[in-house]
Amino acid sequence: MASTNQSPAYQKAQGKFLLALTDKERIGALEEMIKECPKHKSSENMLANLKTRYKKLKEKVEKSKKSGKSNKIGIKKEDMQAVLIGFTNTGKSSLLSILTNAHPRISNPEFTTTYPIIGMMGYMGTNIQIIEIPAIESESYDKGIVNTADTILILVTKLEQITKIQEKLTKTPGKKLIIFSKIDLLTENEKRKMAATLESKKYNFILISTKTREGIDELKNKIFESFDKIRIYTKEPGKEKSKKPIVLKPDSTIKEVAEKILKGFSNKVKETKIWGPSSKFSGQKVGLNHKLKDMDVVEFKTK
Ligand SMILES: Nc1nc2c(ncn2[C@@H]2O[C@H](COP(=O)(O)OP(=O)(O)OP(=O)(O)O)[C@@H](O)[C@H]2O)c(=O)[nH]1
Ligand SMILES: [Mg+2]
Repeated sequence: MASTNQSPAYQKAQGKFLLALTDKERIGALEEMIKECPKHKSSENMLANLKTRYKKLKEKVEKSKKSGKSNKIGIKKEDMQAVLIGFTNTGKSSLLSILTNAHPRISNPEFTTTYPIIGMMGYMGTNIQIIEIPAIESESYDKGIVNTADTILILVTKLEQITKIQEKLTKTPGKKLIIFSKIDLLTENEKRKMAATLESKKYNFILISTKTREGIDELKNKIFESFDKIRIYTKEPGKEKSKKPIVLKPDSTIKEVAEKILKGFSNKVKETKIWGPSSKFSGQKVGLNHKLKDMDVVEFKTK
């Protein structure tokens, strides 16, 4: 798009296009450029070019609107669901790709992610659903999913982003965890200062880098802890305990474990034994109202 011999109106529109932050702004600027583009033979190619760009952008926006919608309906909420939010380019997709099985596009240009992306994070036998939401300052940001999630992972790379994001979350009930990323770009001293500042503000926070993987294991622990859940393994007499735990609220009882396995199952249970933190001794016999602790193993003998 050479701008030689173009009218000031065209050049102004082109300036808008180059500075546009969103596709919507780009489309607006392109409309103006097409309008202001000279309509004589020598600029035929240029006009055709502009129109192609315009058409492609329109299609892209329509597509992301559609997939955005189908995603809203299509996301099945798991027992533990966290959303990953933040300004553009803070590294949300990079983090999603190392925590989960998702393969989002990671790229330096802003606003790469235009619809929610779902990933699954395995954590000690449990599945945690993590959803990347398009950047908080973009039109595709989805408040609906953020308001129903159990945990909000707030990814930032600058301190001032935290208050700006929190202003948007005043009515959001989920637990909040501040993830300060790209700390590979900070010196040890800067890191210490940042941690001290976040500490003094009493944030639940963690410093990470997706480049060096610093803080990632601790982040996984913190994500699991944020759900306030306990993991219970089950077993049949004479067999190994289950590979995958059942995930329940703290203080859940034996009855709730049985019912989670199979509705009406608690009526069929003849005897229950437990191993682990809530037992007085290994293999203690307990009743249906016994309260469980994280990492307990429950053995059911049926009638
Ligand atoms: N130095 C450094 N760069 C990072 C880190 N994490 C991500 N990046 C880079 O930051 C840029 C943006 O990363 P993305 O993961 O696409 O960011 P995003 O928040 O998903 O961005 P949008 O979806 O476009 O809003 C990429 O160039 C990444 O390589 C990090 O921990 N350290
Ligand atoms: Mg992204």
